[in-house]
Amino acid sequence: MDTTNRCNVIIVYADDLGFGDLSCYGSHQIHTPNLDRLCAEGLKFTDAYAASAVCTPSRYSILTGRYPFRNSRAHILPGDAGCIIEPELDTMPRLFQRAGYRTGIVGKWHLGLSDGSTPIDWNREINLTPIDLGFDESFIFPATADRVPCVYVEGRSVVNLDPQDPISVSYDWECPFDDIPTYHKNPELLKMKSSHGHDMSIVEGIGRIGYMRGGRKAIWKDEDLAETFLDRAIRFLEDSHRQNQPFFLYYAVHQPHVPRVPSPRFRGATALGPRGDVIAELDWCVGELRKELEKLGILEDTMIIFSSDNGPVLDDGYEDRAYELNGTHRAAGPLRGGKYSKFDGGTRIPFLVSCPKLVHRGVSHALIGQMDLFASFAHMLGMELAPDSAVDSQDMYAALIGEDPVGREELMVEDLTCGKMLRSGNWTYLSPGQGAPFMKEVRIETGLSKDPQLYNMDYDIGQQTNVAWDYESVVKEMEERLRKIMESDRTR
Ligand code: NG6
Ligand code: CA
Repeated sequence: MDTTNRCNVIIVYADDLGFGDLSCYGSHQIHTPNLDRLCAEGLKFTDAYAASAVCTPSRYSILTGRYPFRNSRAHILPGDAGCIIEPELDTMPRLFQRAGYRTGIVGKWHLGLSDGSTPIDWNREINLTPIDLGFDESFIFPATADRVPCVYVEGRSVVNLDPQDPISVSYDWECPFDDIPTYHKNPELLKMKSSHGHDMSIVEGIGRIGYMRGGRKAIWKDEDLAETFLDRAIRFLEDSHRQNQPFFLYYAVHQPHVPRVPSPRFRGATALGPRGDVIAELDWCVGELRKELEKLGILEDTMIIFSSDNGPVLDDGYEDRAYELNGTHRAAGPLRGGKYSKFDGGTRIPFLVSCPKLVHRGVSHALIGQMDLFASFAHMLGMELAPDSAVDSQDMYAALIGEDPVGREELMVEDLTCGKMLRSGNWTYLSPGQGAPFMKEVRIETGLSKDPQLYNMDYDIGQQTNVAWDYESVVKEMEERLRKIMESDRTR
């Protein structure tokens, strides 16, 4: 087998980072020198998409190479959900394992834990975690930083468990524990107020989704999350290097998702308040990772992919002044909408690829989906995929390394409501959907309309002029293509 194209792979997967949030994607307010450097050393994609405008479905898709609609449970999950990736399904880390790589996950999971047959007992070993899905090493938090339990899980177990102080978790509407601090009962404990939701347990002075009792020694410190994950990521690189093994690391950082609590040295790093500051912190983490690769002498042999699971949101439920301090910053860049949205702001995201020995430098307008990484890596590794593996992933290896400027012919993505958008050439087609055109709490346009919408992305990147009535045949064709993609379910 030709091994010259084999390199280590790191995916840095940000959470809710928008198309316009990095200086290399046009931000003048947030400076991201480390990501800009990665950009200068590699390829910057302008037309790359996450599979969904929210987290769980996008993460499902990047790791399985399947459209989220193939899994009826691929929606934003509570922190006590069972794992939605079936243990027999092929996954991207499994592909790397088969190729002889050491595989690791560090960071946010949000795909559920345990086989779901019984409620999770957080005080025992969990029977289905990332280590059952292809990861040799796993250091994660279960869902999001705003959901309980606020603990790290390593392998199968919560880190720092104390049998004297067992952990209980509940997502019931009513709090089942009368001896824990809650948002409405104990407002004096809050160091950050919620703007909507996040009013159940108070953990570390912050209102969260869900109720949690016990586990005091296991509870994370929000200001330490970034460094804890970074340390683990670096440890994984060092161990792999020491063992002389090629590696695949999925480093799913939690920034800039709410609650936004940077470590003290990034407080005030930008004029934008916590949202800007945690992006600066994220940029630093990437810089540290790069330094480590340099130190180990493997920068040349490592492909770093940087992207985000969905588009940006300013106020996602906490009073952290993201709106007030935003100034002229445009988190979604020129795109319309944001997180949750069917407009491009929901799913079109930063996507940087660098690997000095393989990837050309520059800008690529190739159309590519995150789910394509799976088949593209199979190509890079010289591995065959079984017919039922990564069924929606297309081999975009040539685009990924900058040798094919076109990429996919078409790509489907979805919004919060699972409404579909199809990108094909310069067209985006938003299928008609039920629901409000505007989400008041987060102040984002949903893109929902009872009418079909068609936008020409060449002239109208901001999706301002719906030309569906002028191009009825294009609308018909794209509607038909969507139907075909959705029906392909039956044949798999
Ligand atoms: C929403 C939360 C939001 C965020 C989102 C998931 C409220 C009011 N809003 O329900 O804060 O957690 O879910 O984000 O609770 S994601 O990036 O993980 O998809
Ligand atoms: Ca997200």
